[in-house]
Amino acid sequence: MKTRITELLGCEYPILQGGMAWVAEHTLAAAVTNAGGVGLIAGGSAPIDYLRDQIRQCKAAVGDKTFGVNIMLMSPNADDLAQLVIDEGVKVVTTGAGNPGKYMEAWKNAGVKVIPVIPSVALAKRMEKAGADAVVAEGTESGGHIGENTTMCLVPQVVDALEIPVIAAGGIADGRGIAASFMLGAEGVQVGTRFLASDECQIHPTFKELVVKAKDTDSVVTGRYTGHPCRNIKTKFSKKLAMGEKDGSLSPDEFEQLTLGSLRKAVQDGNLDEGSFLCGAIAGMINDVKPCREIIDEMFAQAEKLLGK
Ligand code: TUI
Repeated sequence: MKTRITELLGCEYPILQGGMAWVAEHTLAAAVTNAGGVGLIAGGSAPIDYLRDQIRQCKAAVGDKTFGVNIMLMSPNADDLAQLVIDEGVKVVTTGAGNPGKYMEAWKNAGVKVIPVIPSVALAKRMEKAGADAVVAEGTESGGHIGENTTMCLVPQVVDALEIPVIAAGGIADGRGIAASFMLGAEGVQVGTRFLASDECQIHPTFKELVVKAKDTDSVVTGRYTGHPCRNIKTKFSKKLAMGEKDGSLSPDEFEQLTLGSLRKAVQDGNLDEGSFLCGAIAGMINDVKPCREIIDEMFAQAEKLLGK
């Protein structure tokens, strides 16, 4: 399946793995890249030395195949990480949770392909003007920090507004999602939640079990009143947060205190009492854990059949 995205990124399949904070480390990124997609290492708020090591380990595992780094722009380390990707010769950067405009010139000068994740047409247009090579139009079905627009509404509007290629994200976990994205005008997909339930994903077994057991109504958005809405799997903890937000018993400050460090507690400890298990709304459709290569091959075989190739 050749599109402007496979051409831009030099990959076999037009699929990017979401740069999931605390989740997307070198093993997962390398597995996705070696399966023909583009794996991403999540910068998150990790120390620079740790990320340099992650990048080098991924490079060693994939050779000259393409992988990238996701930069979470709210991270206090974003400036250093923006420089690190240049110093390490990383070919692709995706960004989230903000406007990467101030880094764009340096990245372009270094030949880095820049793909901002955007939740609106307005930001997409600004990114194209600033020199982005493509954008990920991410719908509110996604896990983690989200905008308000759905994938179905956002993707065609971004496609209509831009000349550069658009990658669809949010609620895509099988070939039907890929085919639908292409019908909306996307030329690639970004997938996160499906890769949580992969063999190579290093998250705590409790997290994988929550994804596999989730049903359609098992995700909840918390933190709208803090300005950082996040989609999580329903657990005792996320339901407590949602309730505290709704009935006013938790102030935004108390909410922030309770969720400090909660991503790590979910991913590394499987802590159901204090962890935030970020996850997309499509988890209900995911019922098994398998290798990334199988996930990707099956998704594209189904999509190609549906698209009549
Ligand atoms: O970034 C994500 N998803 C994430 S980041 C994350 S870590 C985190 N931890 C604590 C609080 C918040 C996040 C977990 N999941 N997806 C991409 C994304 N970007 N979604 C929404 C946006 C976004 C929002 C506003 C992008 C740009 C933006 O622009 C505001 C501006 O400056 O104009």
